[in-house]
This record gives sequence, C-alpha cells and structure tokens, in this order.
Amino acid sequence: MPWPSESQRDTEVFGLIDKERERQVTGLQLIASENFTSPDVMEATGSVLTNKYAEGYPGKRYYGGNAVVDEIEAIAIERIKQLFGADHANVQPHSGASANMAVYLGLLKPGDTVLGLSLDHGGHLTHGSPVNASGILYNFHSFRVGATDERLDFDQIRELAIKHKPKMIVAGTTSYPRRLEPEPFRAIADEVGALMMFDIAHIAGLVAGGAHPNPVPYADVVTFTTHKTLRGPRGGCILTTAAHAAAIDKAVFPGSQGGPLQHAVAAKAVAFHEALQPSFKDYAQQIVKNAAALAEALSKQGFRLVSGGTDTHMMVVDLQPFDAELTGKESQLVLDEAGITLNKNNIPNDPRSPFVTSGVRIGTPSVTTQGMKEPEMALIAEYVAQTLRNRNNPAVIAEVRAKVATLCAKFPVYSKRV
Ligand code: DSN
Repeated sequence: MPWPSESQRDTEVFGLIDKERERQVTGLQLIASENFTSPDVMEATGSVLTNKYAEGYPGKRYYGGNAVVDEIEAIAIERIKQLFGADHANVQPHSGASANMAVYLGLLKPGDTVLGLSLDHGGHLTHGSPVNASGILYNFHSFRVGATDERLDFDQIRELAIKHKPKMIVAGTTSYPRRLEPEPFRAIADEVGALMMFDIAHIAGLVAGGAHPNPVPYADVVTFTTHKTLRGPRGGCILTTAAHAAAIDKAVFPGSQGGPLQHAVAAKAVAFHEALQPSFKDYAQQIVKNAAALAEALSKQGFRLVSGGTDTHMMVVDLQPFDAELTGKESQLVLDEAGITLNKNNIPNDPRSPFVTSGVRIGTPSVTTQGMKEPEMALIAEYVAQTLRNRNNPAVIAEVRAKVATLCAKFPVYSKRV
C-alpha cells in the first residue's frame, strides 16, 4: 500500500510546522538551552535512517542490515572522542535525562548516596530532584550556591561530601552562569573516594569550542545533550574513561533503552563534524562575548544579574530591583508577545514558586548562530526593558514586536527552506 496521496497530505500539521518556523525566525530566541541546527543536521534528522532498527552497538547488533548504520555510529563515536579527548563515547542516549539515568544505573545501586546541585540553585531535575527518578531511586543530597556571591561554594560541597560520603558527585548545571572548574570537584571526589560525573549539557559547545574548561580529563563520566550550545540534533551523549566503558554501554542498552534513534545518531555525527571545524571556536567565543555584552546592557537597564554577571552563554536575571511586582511568569508572557522568547527561572533563594519566579534565564547561543554580535545585544536589552516597563501598554509591545522583526530580518537563520 502506498502512503496517502498528495491531496490527503496532513496540511494541518505541516501548516503548524510552517507557523513554528515563522515564529522561530521572526522573533528573538533567547532560551539558553536552544539553538538553530544547520540544514545538514536537519537533513540527517529527517533521513531514511528513521526507518532502521539497530539494537546493540557497531559490529554487534540484534538485527540485520546494519552495515551502513554501523559505519555512521562508529564515525559519530570517533568524532566526539576526538572533540573532547575522551577514551570512550556512547552516542545513543535519546536525551540528557536518559544519559544521566543510564550513568546512575551503570555505576550506582539503588539507594546509593549522591551529591548534586539543588535544582532551585541551578541544578537539574536529574540531579536528585525528589520528583525525578534520580531522587526517587538514589539518596541525593544537594549543595547550594553561596548566599552572598551566588557561586558554587567548594567548602560547602567538601563538608557535605565528608558528611555524607557519596558514591558519586554530580557536577553540572542548567541555570548557573559561571564557569565550572573541574579541578575542585575532582579533588573533593578523590578525598572522599567518590566517582565524579560532570553534566555539561549546557556548555558542551563552549567546551568543544575552547570557551570553557574541558572536564573530560578530570571526570569519570561526562554527560551532555547535543542540541544546546553544541548545535546538534536533540539527543544525549556519554563520555567515559575506559574503566567505565562497558558498564555505561550496558546501562544504555539493554539497561535503559531499546532501539537507538539512528537518524539522530547520524545527525549527531554531522554536528560533531561541524564542531570540529575551526569556525566553531569563533562561534563558541562569540556566544560568550555576546552573553557578557547582554548582561552588561541589562544591568544598565536596571536589572540585577545573579552572581553579578556571566562567564558562559547564559545569565539569570533578578527582576526584583527592576520592578518588585514583576514576576518571571509575567515577563515570559509579555516578552513572548513582543517576539522575545525566554523562560522564567527561579533566582537563588527565590521567595516565589518555580511556576511564578522572580527571575528569567537568558542565553545567546541562537542569536549568535544568526550572526548577531555585541551591538545587537545592546538592542536586545533595550527591547526587553522597554517591553517590561510598558507591560500594560499593548501599543508599546506592538512597537517592540515590529523592531524585533526588523532586527531578525537582518540576520536570517536559514537561507534555504528547512
Ligand atoms: N530543559 C533544559 C534546560 O532548559 O536547561 C534542561 O533539561
């Protein structure tokens, strides 16, 4: 039987995809965990590889017909090992959360003690949140950022490690704007005999581009997503030392996943190729320069930056000094109307709930992919402030929406239809 004819095409969903493309390219995409993949990455994602089942690993599959898929997966593995200087790579995790859960499954026993950064201080759900399987299955204890400088406090982490004797220390963040030095984590892990896992989901592209220290030489395991600063398809990846390679592979398949998404694996390989090009270094550096420029411009507009600024691709903005009544929730909604997309985010010790929040998180990976630089960051800060100051004035919001569309038109994302 053939597929439905052209006249029966699902115009409803394809119409919505067109609408979403329009939204993405006519507005400012400032969600710190998003990016624009290249047309090549998208082509691989939408390829015939979506048809193939390939449980197992290159050279050891449970189905036939995997000669080509084996080559593709082997290329992805070699490229990511080269990019980060890793002993071993598993490119099959469907997401960052799947990657993290596979690491816990492979290296811990249920009930084992783990130390990680609290979600409301910039950690991740899979770093032991009580509502996540990590917090349900393992005995997580959380560290928090310092009360005054809002930075990681290694004295506190060391004290907690000595007190709780964790089997593993999880380093890594989703809304922490500062550099994550791997050495102090390694020193504490060694002191208490813990494994060290580094979740670099947010900063993988910065690490690959030399704009952030590489934790691979220090950590037992490094996990990340491929779709954030690394600019690949949605998905996850695990790098390990040779000592943990077999345990991690077994924990991904058959431990926690079935058939790998080989279209995503191929798209990862393409993204890794792109990240190996010299131009990716310029991209990573410019993301950081743009974030610094945006943070400075926002602070001139009266916002407070959590920890005083940023060393990475992102910043967390405390809205309270700008307007004590303004919440992250309302900011996200009204900025969306102005074509500026970001997400509400708790600030450390936030008096408001995660559904309301007193802050927003802003990132520069997408606008940097578009080619925007420091002068555009000053404009973005102006548009954000203008919208929020006039949040009850639809005419001003419409005016900003038009200015945002004009700015985005000067930096077209895709020159060919994707
Ligand atoms: N959703 C990701 C983020 O926005 O940081 C974390 O999983």
